[in-house]
Amino acid sequence: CTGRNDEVIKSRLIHEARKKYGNPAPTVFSKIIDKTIPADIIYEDDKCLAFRDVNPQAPVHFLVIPRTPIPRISEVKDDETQLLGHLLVVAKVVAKQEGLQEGYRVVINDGKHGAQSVYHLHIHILGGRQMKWPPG
Ligand code: D5M
Repeated sequence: CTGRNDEVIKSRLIHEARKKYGNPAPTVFSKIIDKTIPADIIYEDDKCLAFRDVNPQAPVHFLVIPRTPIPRISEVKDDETQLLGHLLVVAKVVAKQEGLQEGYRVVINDGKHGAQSVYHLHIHILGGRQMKWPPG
């Protein structure tokens, strides 16, 4: 019975989180979260997921996404400090797990000028080669 209650609470929290962002249209990342499409998931907890980018731009390229469907960093609510901090700590933990001891690049693309293509907030972590600056 506890399991069933947990599910009810979880779906209520997801509903509230979606409402907070104006019930955004589901994206391909929603399907990865609810496991209706496959992804190479390398980390997951109750707040976020990390999985390999399908179109890698470096030998190691993974994304960290919140379960909450926040469309983009410029729309994040001011009370999400803890969640945003958590995503960065997870990025660091998984980067270490992936052997990126020589360093890596952390990127968030926002909107048109930021070349964002999937409107579910995600942090790119790229490593395993020398990066250049400035980015294109
Ligand atoms: O980057 C969106 C990124 O998401 C881009 O690098 C491809 C990646 N992507 C898109 N679909 C998938 C699936 N299904 N699995 C894994 N990775 C995916 P942006 O910052 O929005 O330009």
